[in-house]
Amino acid sequence: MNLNEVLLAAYGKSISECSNAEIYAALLKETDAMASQKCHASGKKKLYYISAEFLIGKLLSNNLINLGIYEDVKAQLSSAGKDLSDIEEIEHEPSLGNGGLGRLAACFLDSIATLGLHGDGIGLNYHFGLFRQVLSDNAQTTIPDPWLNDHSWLNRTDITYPVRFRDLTVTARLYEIHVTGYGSVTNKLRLFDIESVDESVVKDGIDFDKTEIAKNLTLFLYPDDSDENGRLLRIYQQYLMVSAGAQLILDECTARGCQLYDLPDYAVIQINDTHPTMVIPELIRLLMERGIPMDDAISIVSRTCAYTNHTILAEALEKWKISQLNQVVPKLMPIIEVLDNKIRRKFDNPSVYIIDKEERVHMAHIDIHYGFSVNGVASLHTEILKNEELQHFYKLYPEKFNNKTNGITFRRWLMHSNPELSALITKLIGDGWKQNAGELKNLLKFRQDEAVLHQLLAVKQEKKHQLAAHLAKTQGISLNADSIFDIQVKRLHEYKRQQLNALYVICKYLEIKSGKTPKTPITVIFGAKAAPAYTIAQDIIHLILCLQQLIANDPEVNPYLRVVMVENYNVTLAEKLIPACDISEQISLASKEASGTGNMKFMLNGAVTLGTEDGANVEIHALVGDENIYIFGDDSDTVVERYKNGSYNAKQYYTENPTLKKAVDFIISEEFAEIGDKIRLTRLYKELTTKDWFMTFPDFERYVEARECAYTDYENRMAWAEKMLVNIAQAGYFSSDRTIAEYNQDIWKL
Ligand code: 26Q
Repeated sequence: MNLNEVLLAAYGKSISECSNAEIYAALLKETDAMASQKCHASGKKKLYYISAEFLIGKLLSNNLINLGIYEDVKAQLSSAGKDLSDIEEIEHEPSLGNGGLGRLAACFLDSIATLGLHGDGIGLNYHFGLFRQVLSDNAQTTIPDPWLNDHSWLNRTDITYPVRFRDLTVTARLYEIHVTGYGSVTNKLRLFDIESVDESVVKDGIDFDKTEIAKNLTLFLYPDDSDENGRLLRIYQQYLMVSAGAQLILDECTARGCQLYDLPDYAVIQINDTHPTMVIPELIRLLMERGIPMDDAISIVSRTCAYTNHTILAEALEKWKISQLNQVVPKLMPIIEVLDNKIRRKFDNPSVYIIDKEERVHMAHIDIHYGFSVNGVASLHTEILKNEELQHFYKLYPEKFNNKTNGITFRRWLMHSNPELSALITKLIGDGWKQNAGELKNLLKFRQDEAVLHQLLAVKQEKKHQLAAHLAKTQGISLNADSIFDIQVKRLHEYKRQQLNALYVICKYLEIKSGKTPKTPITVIFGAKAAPAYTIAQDIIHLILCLQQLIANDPEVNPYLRVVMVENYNVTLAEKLIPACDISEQISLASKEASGTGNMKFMLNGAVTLGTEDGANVEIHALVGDENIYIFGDDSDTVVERYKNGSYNAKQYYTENPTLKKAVDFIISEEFAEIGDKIRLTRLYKELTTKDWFMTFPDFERYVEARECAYTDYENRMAWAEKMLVNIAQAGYFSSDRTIAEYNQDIWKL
């Protein structure tokens, strides 16, 4: 691309005469055109990856990298005195996702295109995304996060479909974003929207009238479902996505010459968690509408759909009441009843029924009975599904169950977010790792090479400085780049145990107050959004923010310890935080984190994991060995057993461990009450001391020990750098190219 020519044609100006916004707009247009002109994958069979979330992040640099023109464009800009990173800042990140599930979908689209596979994503075009988080008065507030403006990667199409609810019919219009791979192929992310959406119905913060469906349907991802109208709205959204999606799939397959009976040869639909589950009854309905007898339709659909499970938390497994489904999508209920009856006739075990005796429809049960594949997202997770959570189903269909350990795209999470480390790696082992991530293992031969280890530390230091500069500029936060960066960034949830991290901070604070100071200062960084209606999560954010304030204002402590909660944690921030991290906090209660993917991104960027034997941490541990990870706490068998026998008693740990008790009591101390909100802090204190459902107390002591051990080891810079190097070298397994190759080989067969 000759940027000067592009800008001359667009504005009659040279690079240096254009504003950053003008350059961004022109680059977007040109890049998008180049992406769309690349070859589009083809073939008889096509994958449709349906997901409520696609957390794609900013696209400019990613697309430049995948088109192979990143360095060239950067150089052209820089010789005209412009910095590509300033241009990137113009782009507004779409917040079309919440966390790992959505980011995984985005990494998968990148790898699907990179491997040249024939497959698109299908989802919804939320105008205001999840929400934008604002931190003020030591609390999270939420405002809309509009991301659509004049210059967007989203292209409108002429394709529309009617979607019929009980009380209204809407017209779904298809929009598309080009997903260009690192190679020759471009696929698409296809997002449905409706024309009648009215952004002005959003009033205070993110509040709006939840009953005005035609106006609010595609405003937000996961609208508050703490009331009935909110829950109904979620069903409306899900049905919009799957009904429009199913019509698109049938149209495209027919256009490729598919006879409806051959649908499984033309399409495979990967259902990302249960949010798109209604695609199964909807497809059956559409096939019947086109003249196929019901039993045949069921058989066709069952051979087309595959389900990925991302959670073992019972409360996250969706169940809709029959009455709710009847209110929104009455045409699906008779089909779901037939699906349930068939199961009842076949199996004499109520735990596998689709409809339970409280008249609730278990969405995951539809997927498992009427899909041909069920996969978990890390090996421990899949084992737990088979042996615990879904054991009754596993006994019925052992052949359906399979594991697909998650992965991440190295284009975004190394080449883009850490060009310095990418360059060092390439200098050491050549650039074959960009196509074949397994080649990172060749780094192992440098594990004793002090010159290399020094360079690795220098890169880390550079990334810490860059992060400090960015947070100073954008959030008014000042970081000491010579401190240890200890980072926990992920959705806020009790099972992820940000509260455990906070309890450690309290301990450290008290220790410093008592005169024992750490050798190297510590910066504890948090980033997390919490569902607005999730009270305890809000309380945990409050605790963290109060600690941040307390410590920042205490001159006795702040030279040694800082707590920082970044505002509105998102993909763009992750790209800056992860490369700067020394210690990666992956401290979920064993058995609860299905996989985690942040853990992989940190490892790839040379952070060392402090974590439990949970999710993909187990696989990271096996790859790097005991020496290069800090593992602590009860394992999943112990935890599962403790839940089963109901023997856990938080109070007992609290009374018997004085260090723990001191930290927990601090939450309701008078000193802390001066900063904090008494109601929030007392509620959190009570929750911990009487319930502690995610068992932070039993792991507390071993967590503190492991963390201290990591901080001590950090002092030996060469030994630490070796740990960093081993982590990077062993990260190749977690390339989403590997994951997608496995999906294709075992499930999709494209
Ligand atoms: C369900 C019912 C009602 C309301 C909301 C939901 C809901 C919303 C979002 C349930 C789940 C989600 C998101 C889940 C998620 O992000 N899961 C993560 O998926 C990653 C990719 O597989 C894993 O790495 C993480 O371990 C898992 O937590």
